[in-house]
Amino acid sequence: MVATAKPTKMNKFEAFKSEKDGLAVKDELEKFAQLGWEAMDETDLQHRLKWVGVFYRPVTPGKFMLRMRIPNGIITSEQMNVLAEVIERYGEDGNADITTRQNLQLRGIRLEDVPDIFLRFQAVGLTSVQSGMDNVRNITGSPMAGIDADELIDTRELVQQVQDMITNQGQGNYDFTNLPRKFNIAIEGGRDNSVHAEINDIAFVPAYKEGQLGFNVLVGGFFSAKRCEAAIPLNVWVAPNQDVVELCRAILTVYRDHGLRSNRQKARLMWLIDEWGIDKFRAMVEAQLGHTLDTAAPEDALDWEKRDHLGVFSQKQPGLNYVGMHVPIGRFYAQDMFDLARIAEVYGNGEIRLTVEQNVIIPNIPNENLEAFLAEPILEKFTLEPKPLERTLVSCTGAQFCNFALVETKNRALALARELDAELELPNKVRIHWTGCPNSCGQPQVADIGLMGTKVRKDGKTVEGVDLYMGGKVGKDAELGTCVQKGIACDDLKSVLRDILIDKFGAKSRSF
Ligand code: SRM
Ligand code: SF4
Repeated sequence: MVATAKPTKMNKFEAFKSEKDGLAVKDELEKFAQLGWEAMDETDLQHRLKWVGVFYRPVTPGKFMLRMRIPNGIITSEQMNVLAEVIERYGEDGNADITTRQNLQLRGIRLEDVPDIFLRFQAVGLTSVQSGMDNVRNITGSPMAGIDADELIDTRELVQQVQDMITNQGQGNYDFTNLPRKFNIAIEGGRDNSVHAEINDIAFVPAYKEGQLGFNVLVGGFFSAKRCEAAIPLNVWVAPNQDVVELCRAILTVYRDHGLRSNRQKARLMWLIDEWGIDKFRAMVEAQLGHTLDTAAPEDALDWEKRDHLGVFSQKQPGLNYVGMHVPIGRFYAQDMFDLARIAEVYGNGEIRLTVEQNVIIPNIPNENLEAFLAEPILEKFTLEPKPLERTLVSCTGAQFCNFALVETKNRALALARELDAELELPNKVRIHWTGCPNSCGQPQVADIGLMGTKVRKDGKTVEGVDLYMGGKVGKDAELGTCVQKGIACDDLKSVLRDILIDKFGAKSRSF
């Protein structure tokens, strides 16, 4: 392929994208499979494969991660079985994590198997396309969509339509494969801001305008190592129909064509909004759309605190229930996924839902099936009533698989939560989020207590530690937490957390 002339200020990512679009690797997977990953071009291996969701992991060379797209976090038992079969063949290397974007990532994948895996995905309507690098990530929506009696807008179809527009029905869409940076979209339909709307580049939040339900639109929310910002109002209201899809298309086009590309640390959408101001940004979006937009309704309709959906709940459909199950630190093994697919089919309608808290929901269980459902052995592992700290725990991948990580997260987070749950009694939920480095994939800024991996000096040695965040508020009136203490060695963390839980969250020691 002919290299285009490179402007002097082009960073290395822009340079390789202009040489060959990342999506081009989609047509080379057979070749890579035969060649073997060791012989591949470095940029194809480490970067471009992410355009089809395949992530080379320097921590586990040869064992790749595969990031799916699960729009609105909804997956069928048939699809879940296919994903379970994919990881089953990798024995101990095979597992899957529920992500903080209501999505699944598979591990242990061998490159030579990817062409076959993709054929199997296609057969059941799954795709992993455009799920990494400078693409739009999994689109989140309320995990209760269509089953919550109190919901305002059912987001399922809209989320699917936006994904189809961006990915060309999952086949890949060159229109949106060279954005200046990653991009997040969330469409909330419930009253409790279940998706953390405020931390997305575009968020649709239910709002009434002259009695009609639609969405207010927020833009520019993001976390990065350098800067974290909550999304700000675009001062626009849209009806819950094709207008949502077209607005996403217009914003993405404006961002693609005008977003800042020279410095990768300043390339997320908010940096462009800063440069232009929100009025010019809106005017550019309207010019792209070819018409003006409605101004926003004064107040959005979010009026509930956030729910975690763990337990048994009646649906809006009489006689049907959904059951929210806790998945410790979001980790599945193949057998878990087969079991979930089976119980979803036997007792429900085969549907399985994922949450941004890294848990799972089985909906559409008739009253008469509930008793037998609740007696299934998998509910001993994925319980409905976990201990309080374990219940709300969220963690990013961390050092086990992620080369950016400064600390091990998931296993440490779980062990610590279990120890503290055994020692303390808590009057209320305390949401603890772990993230292994300042990239903030585990969203420490939305937590009551956020822990961000760092390195600290202790007794003359460099050891794993965390910076402590507090004050994150979710649901209506969401606010981002901030760093309140830096550099706590992980060895000292238990006593620090114990004190905070007692002093600030009313915990009582069980030994008293
Ligand atoms: Fe993330 C990069 C994992 C949600 C901000 N994130 C990465 C990479 C791909 C780095 C890498 O190549 O190793 C991590 C893959 C590790 C692995 O092997 O799993 C990674 N991010 C994750 C996941 C799996 C964390 C989890 O355990 O749930 C989440 C996958 C979501 C998905 O399904 O697509 C994940 N990442 C997030 C979020 C949270 C969110 O979207 O609500 C954020 C903060 C919000 C945001 O993006 O504005 C986030 N990830 C980042 C960043 C910083 C972005 C920036 O603008 O600087 C990076 C680094 C980058 O892109 O350069 C990053
Ligand atoms: Fe990896 Fe850091 Fe993201 Fe955790 S926060 S998954 S350590 S990039």
